[in-house]
Amino acid sequence: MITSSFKTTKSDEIFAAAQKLMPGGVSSPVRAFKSVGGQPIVFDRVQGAYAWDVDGNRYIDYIGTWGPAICGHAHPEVIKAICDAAQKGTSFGAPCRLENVLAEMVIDAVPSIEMVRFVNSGTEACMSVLRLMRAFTGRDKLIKFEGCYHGHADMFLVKAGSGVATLGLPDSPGVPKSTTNNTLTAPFNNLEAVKALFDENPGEIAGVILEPVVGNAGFIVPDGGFLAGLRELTRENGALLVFDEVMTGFRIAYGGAQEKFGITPDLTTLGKIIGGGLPVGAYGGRRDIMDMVAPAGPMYQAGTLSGNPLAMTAGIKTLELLRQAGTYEQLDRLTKRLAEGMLQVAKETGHAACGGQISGMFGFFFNAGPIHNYEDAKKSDLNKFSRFHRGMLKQGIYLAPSQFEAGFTSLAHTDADVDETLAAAREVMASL
Ligand code: KE4
Repeated sequence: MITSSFKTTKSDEIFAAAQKLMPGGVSSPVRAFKSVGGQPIVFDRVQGAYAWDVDGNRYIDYIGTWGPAICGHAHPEVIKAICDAAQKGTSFGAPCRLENVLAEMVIDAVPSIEMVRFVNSGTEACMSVLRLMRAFTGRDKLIKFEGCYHGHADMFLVKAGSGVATLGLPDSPGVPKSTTNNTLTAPFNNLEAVKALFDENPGEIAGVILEPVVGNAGFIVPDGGFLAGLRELTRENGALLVFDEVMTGFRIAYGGAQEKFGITPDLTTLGKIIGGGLPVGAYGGRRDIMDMVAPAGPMYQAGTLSGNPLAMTAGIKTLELLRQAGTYEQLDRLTKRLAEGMLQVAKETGHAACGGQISGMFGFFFNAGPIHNYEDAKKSDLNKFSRFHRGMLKQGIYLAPSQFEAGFTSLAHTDADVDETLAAAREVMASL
C-alpha cells in the first residue's frame, strides 16, 4: 500500500533522460502510459508477484511482463536453470538438444501442433505463419478481426489492437497499401461477416487468424459457437484456421484456448510463456503444412538466435513448473476472486463495469457491457479507466496502462494480494 507520499523522483529523472535516447523513452509503445497519462514507472527489480521501482515503491504486478511471468517473476528454479545453462554458452547457432526438449513439450501440450519452429518473438511467429498459410494454399488474402493484435508486421497493422488501439493510431504510416490490401477484417464474434468475406473472395483467402480469446482489445471471450463456426467456414472454403495463442498459449490452459474450447486449428502461434521471460516465439501445426518450411520445404524463414539454449532452458523450466498438477485450478480460483471482486466493488461504488477471466487472464471495462467485439470495447469510459489506473498505481497496484489490454496473474499471487488489490480498488473507485 502506498500512501500519499508516492514519490517517483528517480523514475521521472530516468524517464526524462530515456525520452532523449529512445522514441517515447521506451522500447515498446504501450509502456509509455500514453493513454492513461502521467509518467511511467521505471522498474528496478521484480520477484514473484511484485515489482519495485527505482524509488523503492513496491507494486503488485498484474502485467507480469505481458504474460511470460506466469510462474512469478524471477522464479528461483528458472533463474538457476538459466545460470547453469549460461555456463555452457548463450547461443550456438547450431542444433541443440534443448530445442528437441522444448519442441516435444510444445507438441505434447498443444493439440494442433505436430511440428514446431522456434523464432524470437510473437511478431516473428505471426509473420512466418502468414507466409506459410499463403505458401500452403497458394492464396494471398487473410482474414483478421478488428481489435486483434498479431504483432507489428505490416500485413497485420489493419484495425489492430494493443498499442495500436491504445494510441488510437489510424493503423501505421510506412505500411504500403500493397501489403494490406490482402488483409480483410471482420468484427470478432461475427460469423456472418466472415461468411460474407469468403463469399465475396471465393478461392482467394488463405486463412483466418485470430486471438481465440482476445487480450488486445481488452479481454473479450468468444461467443458460444464462434470458434466452431470458424472451423467449419475455413474447412468449407479450403482455407486454414490459425489460432494466435501468443498470449493464451499455456496461459488459459496448458494446451491453450484450443484445449479449453476443444477446437483444433490447422496452425498455432506461440510466444511469451514458452520463453519463460527470454525471447522466444514459435509457430507450428499440421505436419503436412510444416513440411513446407525451409529447409524441409521451399518456404523460407530463418533467425540467428532462434532456438538458442538459454531461451530454450527458460522455456523448458517454465513449462515443467506449469504442467504440475493443480496449476491452472490455482490460477483460475485466484483470478476469479480478483475479477469478480473488481466487478462487485464497481457495482457498490456506482460504476458501470463488465469483464471476466479465464484461468490467469482477466480484464474489465468501465462499460455496462456486454462486450462482444472491439466496437463495443471502444465505447468504454477511457477517461475513467485512466483515472482508475493512476489511482491504483499510487496504491501500489500495477495494472496494464490501457483499456485495450488484458491483465495477468501468476502462481506467485496470493489471496492476500487479491485482498489488498480489492481494498485499493474500493478506495480508488469511490474517489472517481
Ligand atoms: P511480440 O512480438 O510482442 O513478442 O508478440 C506479438 C503478439 C502477437 N500476438 C498476440 C496475441 C500478442 O498479444 C502479442 C504481443 N502482446 C503485446 C501485449 N498486448 C505485447 C506487449 C507490447 O507490445 O509491448
